[in-house]
Amino acid sequence: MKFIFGLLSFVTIGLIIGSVSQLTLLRQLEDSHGTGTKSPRFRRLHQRDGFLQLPRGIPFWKNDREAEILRLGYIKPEVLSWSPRIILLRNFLSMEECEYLKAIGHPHLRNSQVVERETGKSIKSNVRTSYGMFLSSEDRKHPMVQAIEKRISIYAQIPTENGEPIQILRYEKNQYYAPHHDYFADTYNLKNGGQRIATVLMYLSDNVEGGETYFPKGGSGECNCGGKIVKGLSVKPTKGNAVLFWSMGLNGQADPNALHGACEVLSGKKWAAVKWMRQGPHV
Ligand code: PD2
Ligand code: ZN
Repeated sequence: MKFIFGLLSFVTIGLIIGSVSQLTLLRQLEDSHGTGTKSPRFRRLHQRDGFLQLPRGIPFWKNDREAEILRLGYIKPEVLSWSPRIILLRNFLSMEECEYLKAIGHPHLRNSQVVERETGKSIKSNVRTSYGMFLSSEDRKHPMVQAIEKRISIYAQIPTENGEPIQILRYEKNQYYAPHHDYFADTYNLKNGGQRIATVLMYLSDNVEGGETYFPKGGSGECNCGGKIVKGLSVKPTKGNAVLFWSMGLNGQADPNALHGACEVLSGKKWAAVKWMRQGPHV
């Protein structure tokens, strides 16, 4: 009896010592990476006034140009739909970037055009009534534009070379873009860069009534479009936000559900910048 009791005590003490040393080792490993919740680094970053908080700004990436270009810590992606693939990127542009893009666009705005199905040529049409202009190769050399192009390429995971130049758009009261696909129906436009596979639409202004970007086949819910309640999904134009959507499905084929349009503006001026990304390099 005495022997059994002694053996049990020995095993129990052994188990306790083993667990404590394992816990100590784990804590040491966490602290050496600065990830342990008890580490001084964690406490400095996360604990203010006794409450756990997310770090403010981008403390991990101070003085890191790449992190600045990607706006790490500011941009918040949200999946709006997987089929068609639509991702909202809140805070994608800084206010300064929005103002800069509008300033470059303003003096050069002309009536927007659409691609003619049969010939692939750009023509004026009442399907699209906004004003627009494309950034020039000179405009694209500006560091702020280069930062935006790089950010787009990283979030869309498509090389910058595959991007068409950014197009700046302005919609005034009653202007709209009827539902359409961004991919081409002609072969003429495919010669330079192949098909359009994704679009990044960046909103440059606030205080717009209407002017939503509308996906009629984006789910079975209801949404607002130019003051009407309609079926589908819509994105409200909010300064600095961007919407990334795919003209290709996960099967690599053109996705007919990626149909989208710009709802009529009811009041205010909607400014946007659009970037189409191709399958291959676009020159
Ligand atoms: O401005 C828009 O919301 C919008 C919507 C759909 C723009 C485009 N398409 C486009 O320029 O392709
Ligand atoms: Zn479009």
